[in-house]
Amino acid sequence: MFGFFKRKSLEDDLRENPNQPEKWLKLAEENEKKAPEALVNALIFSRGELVEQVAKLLKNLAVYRELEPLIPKIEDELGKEYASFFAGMIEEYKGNLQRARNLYDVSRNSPNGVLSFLSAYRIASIYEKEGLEELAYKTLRDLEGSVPESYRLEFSVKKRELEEKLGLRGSKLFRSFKEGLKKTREALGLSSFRGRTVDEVFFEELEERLILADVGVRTTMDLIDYLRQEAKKRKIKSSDELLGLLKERLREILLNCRGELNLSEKPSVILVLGVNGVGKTTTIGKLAKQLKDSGLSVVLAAADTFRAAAIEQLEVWAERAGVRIVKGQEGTDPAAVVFDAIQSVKAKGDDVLIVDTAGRLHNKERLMKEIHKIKRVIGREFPGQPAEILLVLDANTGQNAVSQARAFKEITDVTGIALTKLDGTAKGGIVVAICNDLRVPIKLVGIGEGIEDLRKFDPEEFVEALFEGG
Ligand SMILES: Nc1nc2c(ncn2[C@@H]2O[C@H](COP(=O)(O)OP(=O)(O)O)[C@@H](O)[C@H]2O)c(=O)[nH]1
Ligand SMILES: [Mg+2]
Repeated sequence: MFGFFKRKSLEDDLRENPNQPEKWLKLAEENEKKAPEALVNALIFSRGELVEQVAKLLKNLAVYRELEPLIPKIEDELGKEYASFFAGMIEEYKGNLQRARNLYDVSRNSPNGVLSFLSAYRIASIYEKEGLEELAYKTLRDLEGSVPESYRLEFSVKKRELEEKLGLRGSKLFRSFKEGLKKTREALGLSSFRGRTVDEVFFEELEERLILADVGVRTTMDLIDYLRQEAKKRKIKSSDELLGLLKERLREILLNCRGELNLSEKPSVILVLGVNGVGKTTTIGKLAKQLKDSGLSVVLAAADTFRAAAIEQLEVWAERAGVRIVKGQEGTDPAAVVFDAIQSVKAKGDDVLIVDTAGRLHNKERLMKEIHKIKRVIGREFPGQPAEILLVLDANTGQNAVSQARAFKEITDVTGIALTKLDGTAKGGIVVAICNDLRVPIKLVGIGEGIEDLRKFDPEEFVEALFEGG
């Protein structure tokens, strides 16, 4: 009705009034070309208050190279501690660990406690990468009193890992599912529902908890309705019995979503989709390594050609996994890169081709065209492929992940979901919502940034982890 009042765009808004740090963050999320400048503005206009959020987004978007020329600006506005920290992140990304460590040593002296913590935490992580576990551990120990709330879990997991490596604890080298789901388990707090009478308050509280853990409104309603019915039907008075039923029900729901990657043809093509920062490239890297270790020859196609850094990042993973990569220049037509990759697979007779893509969902029309074009090229050269269209979702985004999945399902058939970053999120209940609402198999879950941190989704294990200790 008011069509003539064109909604002011975020950029126009910021041009008029740049002093809106949170909005700069938002712009960085929405527009990857503008991201470096927007991140710096978020930092500057918040006078450094948003350093943690900016660092996190920088890591998600991996726009390190584009940020580099802006370091002097950070220094002019906020001083050398802030500039050194971000310069350190850039050097760390490039693999210059020693140089990064020196830069973090400077930012560590910042009067901003968060910046100082982040710097020291990065230093510990570099020590660990360098194999200096004892130093890493000592650095963490010194930080114990100053861990910001949002880092508590990550911090304790890291500390524990180091304790295991140093033999200070029983050995268990990889992060278990159980550990990864700790925050979700706490959000659910199912143990506090034990030994209670089953009454209205009980149902209401349980409902609230499920929603808090991002199980989703609809799915929660279904679950609670089911429990109410059963309680009535079977005259259940003890909450323990009811929790048993809840566990059963969750297991049933999740078993419907179990699925494995379909790699039966030679070659099999896996097309990987998802919005920026959800973990596509990382997941591809981990998957490539696992497939290679199981004896398959794997090729990666760098069809996220939007930014040079995205191509570079996939190259780093290809190297780590020890697989071949086919790439083009920044800005090349993604379908052309895929075509080249296919020719390479044909020539060498590889088993699996994994295609990385850019996921700019805010330009849906264009994204749809791009995906369809890539699919056409694949289908023409390898009939019946891609066998897998894998949608990557970030568990941290909670219900937003469900909306993303809906949007992608409108664009194309999705054959499976890879749910990343289940480690350290309190929103792990999203697994249940994804499963119940979308009915797409969850084929992989990411529980860390390391090359080994990708697992098949095991519903039994997942449910056990949610109820553990409760
Ligand atoms: N903690 C954690 N971080 C992850 C996981 N998967 C990816 N990441 C991180 O998420 C960020 C974005 O990943 P990236 O693969 O570049 O996302 P893309 O834009 O979808 O390709 C990087 O910093 C990754 O290290 C995971 O399972 N757990
Ligand atoms: Mg990527």
